[in-house]
Amino acid sequence: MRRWRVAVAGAVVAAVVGGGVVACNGVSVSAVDVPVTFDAALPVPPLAPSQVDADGTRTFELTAQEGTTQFVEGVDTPTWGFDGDLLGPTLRANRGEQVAVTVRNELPEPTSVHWHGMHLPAAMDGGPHQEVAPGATWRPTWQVDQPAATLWYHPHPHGRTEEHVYRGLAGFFLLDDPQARDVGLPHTYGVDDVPVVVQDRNLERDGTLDLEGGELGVLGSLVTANGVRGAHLPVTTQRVRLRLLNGSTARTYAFGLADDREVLQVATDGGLLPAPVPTTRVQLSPGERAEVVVTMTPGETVRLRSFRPELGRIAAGFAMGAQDEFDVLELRAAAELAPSPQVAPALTTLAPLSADDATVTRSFDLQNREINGLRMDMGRVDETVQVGATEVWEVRNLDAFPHNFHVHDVQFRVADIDGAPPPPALAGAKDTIYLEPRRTYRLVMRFEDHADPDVPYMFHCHLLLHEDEGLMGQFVVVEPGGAAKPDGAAGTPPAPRDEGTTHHHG
Ligand SMILES: [Cu+2]
Repeated sequence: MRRWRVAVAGAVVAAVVGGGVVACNGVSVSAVDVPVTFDAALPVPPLAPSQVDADGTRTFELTAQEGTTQFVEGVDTPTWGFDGDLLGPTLRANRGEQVAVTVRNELPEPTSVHWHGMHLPAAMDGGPHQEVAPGATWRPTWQVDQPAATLWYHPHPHGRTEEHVYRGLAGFFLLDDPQARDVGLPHTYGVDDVPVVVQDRNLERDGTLDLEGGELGVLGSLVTANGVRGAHLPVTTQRVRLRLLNGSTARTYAFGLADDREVLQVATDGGLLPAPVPTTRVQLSPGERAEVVVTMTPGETVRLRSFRPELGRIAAGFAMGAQDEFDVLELRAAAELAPSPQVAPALTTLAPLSADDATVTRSFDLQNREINGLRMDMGRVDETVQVGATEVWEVRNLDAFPHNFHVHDVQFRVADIDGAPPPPALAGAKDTIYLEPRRTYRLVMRFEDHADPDVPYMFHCHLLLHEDEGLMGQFVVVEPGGAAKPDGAAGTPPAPRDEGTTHHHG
């Protein structure tokens, strides 16, 4: 059973993390409650090797496996990772490329790998219908058909997503567009273009992961960047691009620099914004990404901090996670910095996508562990979408605590929030959005292709405890006049299979 742990043992424990206090749900933090020095260099996930075979398919390999991580020096914590002890390598591919990933499961239980933010056939999506049994292999393949973006991959097994991500299974999947014009963004991987996944965990006194959280899931005292608590990034150029991913299961971060200087937000979940947005805060709920460009002066040090997020009208009991302020990463500029180009005033032209073009409007009310009064059922298709349709999805959080909303397959645009245009940072391509309670988010999306009546895509809250508890539904994309095949989504966990021989869509 999950419960608030505040009252457990009559003690609320706060851990000092990097000069700020991470409140929270009263855990055994002895191992964590040591000063954070930011002396460890930020590890940059290695780029995953790939092989391009005769037909041009770029194939990666990923193995989900058990490992051990020392989040705290001298304390072994059992964790899971891809090709290692924790997290995974960065997959990278070009727009237009045919890619494939050979996924091996060396864990003691079924998992899956979902390509979060990727436009691809439902059978390749890596949701609960594509679980991979222990010892088995799954090889999805698809053509990359979307703008350059910072995407990520993580498990999505039925009812077990939270724990698998929390144990450490996550990695970046970067997409590039060789046709895109140069807009002055730093792009040397690991040097001035750095992926940063931020996560929080709690440790038990024996060093094992504390898997028990509250109503939202785990709000942890141990905050890591790329798996390391208190890391620093050596900066050697005038400008550095951070690709920020909230890889937490429940916590929302409001990132900024400790001295409140402006950064340029240049991208959101699905790729570049039309123009850079100067800002002092970048708020990300679980699963969301943002790219920011930070300008540094020689020799200086500044910390990336998470400030108190603006979560909207949430009930007082849930404000705990909102009161945190803590440092995540230190940026240390060298005495001399190599020059960086200016970021262009215009970055990209978004494909036209207007609510005025929508032919279908659907409503999704999240409340009481249900969407529209229903919990997830792998045997039930909730929505049937005609391929080629532009739709408006009206999403509301009717609870008094945080939810967000993630749609598979598509990148949507925020048409309006309570009738008002979205702020500039939400004006780009999105696949996940935070839902303030009792506001109406109108999302416009277009379902271009990949009709398949047999295999559903998911939509769900990306606070992963909620997803696992059933705050999720299924939609299929069908040819005009088509219908979901009732047994197509009948939820018999599919046998692991090799998708390499299936027809290439698109
Ligand atoms: Cu939720």
